[in-house]
Amino acid sequence: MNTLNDVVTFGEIMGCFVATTPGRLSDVSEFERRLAGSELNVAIGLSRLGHHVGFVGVIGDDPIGEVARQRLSAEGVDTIHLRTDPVAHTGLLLKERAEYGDPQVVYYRRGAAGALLRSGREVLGYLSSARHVHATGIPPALSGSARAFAFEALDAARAAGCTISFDPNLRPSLWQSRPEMTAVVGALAERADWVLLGVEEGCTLTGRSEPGEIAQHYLRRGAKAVAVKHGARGAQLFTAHETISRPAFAVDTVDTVGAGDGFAAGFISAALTGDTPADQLARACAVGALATTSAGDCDGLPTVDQVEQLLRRDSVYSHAGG
Ligand code: KDG
Repeated sequence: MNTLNDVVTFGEIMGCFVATTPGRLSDVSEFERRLAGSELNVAIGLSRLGHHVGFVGVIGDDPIGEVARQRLSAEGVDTIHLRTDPVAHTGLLLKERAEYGDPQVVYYRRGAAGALLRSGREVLGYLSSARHVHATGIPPALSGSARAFAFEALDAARAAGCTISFDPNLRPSLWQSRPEMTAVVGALAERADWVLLGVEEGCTLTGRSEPGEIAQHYLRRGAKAVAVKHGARGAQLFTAHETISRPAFAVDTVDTVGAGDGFAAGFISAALTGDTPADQLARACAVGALATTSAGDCDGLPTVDQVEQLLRRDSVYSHAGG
């Protein structure tokens, strides 16, 4: 196999304007410009962890598109299949500076360039020449062509022997209806080797409320590992042979958005490295926790050294605690 990248992912990149002070978005007048997009976050996370990563997507011919392209290149992510559309604009979002819990996020992404993702022989060949493909449930919500691309991408990846990870990233506001969202995202999730999902997403998609039953739903359909995330309470990893649980790492959280993408980056990195399931879960939780230490969605993503430091600190505490 002609392996160009360890991982290729695809999705929408947005400009992210983060309020610099707490309060209702309509009351705040100063915002910091950053970048967002679940798959962009995962790409940057994996690159910082030392992997060769490619990103497939569409941006506008505008300042945010320019920032995105420069940023991905600076992070070492391959952008050969990041297309610039001459007409559509790059999507945007506004994000609250929350003092507690998840911040309010408002999207300006309808009709944006990210929805112009479409299939083609070259891009599918690029994607399936990677060792691993990471996908989320966001692109299929954006447009018919992006949805078709998501299915073709996963089918091509599978046919080429790549492993596939999938994070549903349910965004009900982007879908026409919940049944449509559940059917489409569920069908994509069932194509993955590693399903990484929040417990509530698992309930929505499978109709089960117990983490073990959610995991069984995917294990029975061919997944090799299912990670169920419980936010600040930690996460569980289920395989056919074992169930592992671990608490979340305590860090100084500034903003919770991007934790799931950090989790995905840490998990994929560890799984591709051949770490044990327990280490995969620990690294996923460590990267997810560190991702929350910055106001931006991808700015807190750690390097290998920062992950190691957090893992060492944790093992010192757990030994000291008996
Ligand atoms: O997972 C983080 C994402 O939520 C964020 O970066 C923006 O892609 C995004 C979305 O759809 O909210």
